[in-house]
This record gives sequence, C-alpha cells and structure tokens, in this order.
Amino acid sequence: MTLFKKILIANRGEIAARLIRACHELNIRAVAIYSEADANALHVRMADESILIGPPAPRESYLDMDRIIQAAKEINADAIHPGYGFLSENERFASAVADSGLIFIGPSPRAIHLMGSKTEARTIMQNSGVPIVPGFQAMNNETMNNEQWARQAEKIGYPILVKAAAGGGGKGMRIVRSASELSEAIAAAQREASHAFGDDRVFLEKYIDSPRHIEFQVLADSHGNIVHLFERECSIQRRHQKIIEETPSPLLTPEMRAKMGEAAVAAAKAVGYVNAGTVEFIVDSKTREFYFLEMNTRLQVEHPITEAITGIDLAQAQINIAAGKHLPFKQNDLHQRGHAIECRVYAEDPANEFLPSIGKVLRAVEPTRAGVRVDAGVHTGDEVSIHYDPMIAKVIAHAETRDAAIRKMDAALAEYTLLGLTTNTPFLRAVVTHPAFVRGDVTTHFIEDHLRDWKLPKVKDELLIAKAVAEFLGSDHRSITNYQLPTTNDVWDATDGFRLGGGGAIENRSHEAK
Ligand code: MV4
Repeated sequence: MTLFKKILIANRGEIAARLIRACHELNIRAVAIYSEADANALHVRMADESILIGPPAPRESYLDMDRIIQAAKEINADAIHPGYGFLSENERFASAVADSGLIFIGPSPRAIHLMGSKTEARTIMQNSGVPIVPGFQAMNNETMNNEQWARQAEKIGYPILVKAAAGGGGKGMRIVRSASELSEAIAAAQREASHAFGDDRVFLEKYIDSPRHIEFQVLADSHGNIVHLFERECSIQRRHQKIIEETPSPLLTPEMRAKMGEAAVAAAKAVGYVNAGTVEFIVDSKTREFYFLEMNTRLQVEHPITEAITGIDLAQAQINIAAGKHLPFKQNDLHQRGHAIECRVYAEDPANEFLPSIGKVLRAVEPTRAGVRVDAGVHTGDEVSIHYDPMIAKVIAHAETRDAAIRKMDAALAEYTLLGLTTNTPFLRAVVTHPAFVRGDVTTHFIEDHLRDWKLPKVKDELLIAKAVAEFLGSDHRSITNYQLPTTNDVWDATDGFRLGGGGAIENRSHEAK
C-alpha cells in the first residue's frame, strides 16, 4: 500500500498549517486552497502549492465543494483533508470527493450521515448498549400534538431539554422546567431548528444540570481495528464555544475511564466507523452517570492534548488510515503519560463581551518552553479578518502532573507576545489559575459561575506596555516578560532586581555578536 503523493487541504488557519506539517513529516506534498482574503496567509506560505478558489465569503470559497474538488483534480492531488468546520462533516462533500476518484481523509458518508442525526445516533447507541440520556423521540414529529409531548415529558420528568434532531452546537435547544412551558419551548425549538438546519424535528431529553462534557478520541482503520485514545475534559466553554480542554479528566476514575472507553469503541463500531472520531459524553457531576451525547466525525480542535499524552500523531494516523494502512498499535499498547492542557487563544476582548478584535498582528512571539506546543494560524504581519473564526492559536502545555501543566500553561500564556489586537490570553490565565479550576472543579457553567464580571487586571497592562516597549527597542523581551512587578516593600523579598545605589538593568543584547 503506497501512501499519497499529494494532499489538498480544504481548510485555512491553524488547522491547515497543522495538517501541512503532518503531510511534510510523511513526505507528502501539501496543497493549500485560499480565498482572496487569505492570499498571504500562513497556510498558503507553508504549502508546496496553492490555489485561489474564490472571494472571502466562505460560501464562495472554503465551502464551494465543486470548486475545491475541481482544484484537487487539476493539481493532481490523491486525497483531500477537510480539517474541522467548513466541509468536514458534510456527507455530500465526502461522497462527491469519492465520486471524483479522490480519497476523503475522514469517515464514510454513511457514518457522517448517521451521526449527523442526533435521534438516529440515539437509536443506534441504544441498540448497541451505549447509555443515552433518558428521553423521547417521536416516530413522526408531524403527528405529535401538545398532549402527546406533555405525556412523554411527564414520563421523563422535569427539567426537560428540547433538542433539534439535526442539531449540535446548542442550536435549537430549550430548557423546560415545568409542564406549563413545554408547548411554547417545543414551538420555539422547532422554529430555530427549521431556520438553522432546514429541519424542524425535535426530541426530548432529561435535562442534566451542571454537567461535565467528557469526550473520547477514537481511531479506527479500514480493517476493523478500533481503539480509543482516552478522554478529553471539555467542560470549560462559553456559549458552546470550548476554550480550555485537558486530559486526563480530573473527574474520571480508572473504572469510569474503562467503561466510557469501551462505550466509545462500541459507539464507533455501531456505525462501522473508520478514521479519527470523537464520542461525546455528558456526565452528571452529582451522580457521575455518563450518557452518549453525539459523535463528531472529524479531527477536533483539541486533538493536540491527546497527542501529547499518548504520543500518537492523530493527523498522520488519519492519513495512514485513509491510505488503507493498519493501526500500528492495539488498545493495550496505549497509555496516558502526564497531563496536557490546551487553551484557545482568540482575537477577542473578554472584558467587552468577547467582541472579536480584528486587524493586523503587529508582532507575534510564541512561547518557547519545553513541553509547550503552539499551533498558530497567524504570525507577525498576518491579518485576523472579519470573514473567519477569530481563533488565532492554540497553546498546549504537557507536564508530569496536572499542577505542573497548569503552571506551565500560565507561564506560556504570559510569555506569548501578541501585539496589535486584543486577545483573551489574560482571561485564559484567570481561568487556569482560578482556585476552582486548580481543584479540578469544572462544569459547563464554570465561566458564568466564576468569571462573569472579569476585568483585565491593571498589572497586566503594565507588562503589556513593557513588552511593547521592549519589542520597539529591539531588546530581549523575554527578560521583561519574566519581570515581576514588586509585590512587597521589603527589599529582601523583592524580585525586581533591586540594588543599592541603582536599579537592576535589563541588558539590551540585540546588538551582540551578529
Ligand atoms: C445537554 C445538556 C444537559 N442535559 N443534554 C450542548 C450542545 C450539545 N452538544 C449538547 N449540549 C448539552 N446537552 C442534556 N440532556 C447540556 C448541554 C450543554 C453543554 C454540553 C456540552 C458542553 C457544553 C454545554 C453547555 C451548555 C449545555
């Protein structure tokens, strides 16, 4: 079985850059596609070849299936990797790629289809012995009247969550706390679902208050081998947008992990899954019961933490699987080593309702510590535009223990210089150093519960200005980043380089031996 010679990456930003790196490590040529807004983007600079596919609007570029497949044919690619978002979970795209004689690096159109329907997925999981949230789904939504819904809701017991069958990502969801609110909530969920997905079917689930979101990575080859690569705790999110993920989950015992891992593999088996996928569970933080929520049929944003603790390159694994290779390991070969945390760095202002902050990155200097990985989509001089997701990078810290990983993350975020736009790095530092986070006490309500009125601490401004001045003067900004503002009047406790007869100087080493 020969590996591909050339892969087209149907994506942009940090994931396109990450996939191009994977291609190069496998000695495969990588082709970038780009919109007019991305002509000078990082992924285009990294690729061996690149093709302009259209205007900035995603619909006319990164979502234009025919244009992308045509580009792949013209440039003689063997396969297409969709990344995440855009066309990654579009069964019509997966089919069209295969029909054009190219290989789609991802699961089959059928697996994408089955998992795309939340009700279909629930039925399949139930039949495969995977626990699902107690709930009700109608055989035919059109024949359901208010009384019938009410009777089913009564059976489940309030609170109830009304969800869209075609849903995901929290769209078309309504919490119902009592019977009097039910019919209105169903109507509202139907309207929202119809608008968002063109499909107004809804179903009912028991609402789990203060849940934890724990997902399992799976890998399956085309020869029937399936393994899981343990869990990722993804409870820290804001409006269904994850911001921090970690593995192992501080909640799981070895027994729970084994049970959930088995359920994840059973879920993947039930749909004949091939390639990388993620089985999402919701865990009731009170009872510790776990339930299948949905399966994501793509490589996820947070995959690097799994790579850190297992030592397995998931992007390379995807390519090898798509080329028909066997998984080179069995479940028993896989172990969790240390603790990994990922923070998503966004160009946004957490002190101002998380409004996106667009513009040119005047200066980007990534942290360079052992055990820290940065997957960035922009470097110095690049633009963050209104057209696309404002996530600019992911910082991943890996250490022996959870405490060490937290400290490493905090230090890495402090060291990451990003000038020219507002980013959420101070907010991320506030999360990872928060006592509740340090205790491992995280639920999906963490941000609302602990950081609703977060404001930029004053001291961070001064550090930022110090960094900017250092950048401007061309000195070694890292020594300034590490500079601790005085927290004491006692000279023996001071860490600011206090010296009798004059302050500690920071040498400008930029003119040294060049
Ligand atoms: C739930 C739930 C509570 N109970 N289902 C949110 C998006 C979709 N993936 C499923 N979601 C939820 N389903 C029941 N029965 C709470 C959520 C939920 C959530 C889940 C995972 C991560 C973050 C979340 C934030 C709010 C609500």
